[in-house]
Amino acid sequence: MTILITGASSGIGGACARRFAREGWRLILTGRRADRLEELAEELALEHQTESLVLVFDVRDRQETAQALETLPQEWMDIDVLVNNAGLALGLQPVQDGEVDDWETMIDTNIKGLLYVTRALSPGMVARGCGHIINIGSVAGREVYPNGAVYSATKHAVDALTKGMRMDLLRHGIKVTQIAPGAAETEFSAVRFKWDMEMAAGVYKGYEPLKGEDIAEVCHYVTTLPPHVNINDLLIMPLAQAGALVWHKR
Ligand code: NDP
Ligand code: 8X3
Repeated sequence: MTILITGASSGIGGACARRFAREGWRLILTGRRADRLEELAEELALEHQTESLVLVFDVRDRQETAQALETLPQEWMDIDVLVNNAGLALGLQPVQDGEVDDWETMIDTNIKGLLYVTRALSPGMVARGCGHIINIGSVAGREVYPNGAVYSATKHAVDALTKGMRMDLLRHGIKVTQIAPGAAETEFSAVRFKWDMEMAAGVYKGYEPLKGEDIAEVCHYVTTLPPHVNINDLLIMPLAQAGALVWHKR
């Protein structure tokens, strides 16, 4: 079995790679940071004898993405599972003060990037009449919170795209699932706060956040169900979180 994970160089994507490697899957690891991806591939080869293919591209670049995914070596073309995970938040500001460049990056990565990857890989699944696409959404795709309008809009788009993809791919026997996490301690907040590590650490104070591994476990679970069962949508939070703005912190 072969899985392609976007954004495997960190966080949830890296944890997914480790989880599926444990089960003996072949991995296509993608992201922009080649060194991280190569290190991960080496680690997994040593620990699990995993065969990995590393592809370095920026999902915002339509040409680069199509080139990387449409010219896969023959033996890597049959992808059973695609995890559309690459994504980010940048900034936490009211719209009237928002950084337009940050908005563009979030929209280009979280919406357009997911679409470019899906457009490149779904025809192969359609031709084979099987496959599973897992989109990583967010609690921010269900709720909006102050200062997070644009990130939230991108994750609402992932929610809509997942529903639409499920409808379009229905008659081709392709599973489509959204997994929507609440707060998970990854590089997400470091990226959001532009590597202000104190700000980032503050997000995870006073409660036990999810780990990438928790989400990876669920990603793996949804691929283990019988062929006639599709999990459409899962919202997963730390025990201490009941909504985007509802917390029980110590
Ligand atoms: P990380 O920052 O740890 O990982 C993000 C991954 O996305 C990295 O591997 C990064 O790789 C990749 N990525 C970002 N931009 C691009 C790009 N332009 N092209 C290719 N790859 C890119 O964060 P998480 O693991 O937490 O995030 C994974 C997903 O989970 C995201 O979609 C995020 O929105 C979502 N999510 C996260 C939550 C959280 O609390 N952590 C909660 C809900 C959802 P590289 O930099 O090497 O390109
Ligand atoms: C990440 C979770 O609440 O920071 O999608 O938007 S949140």
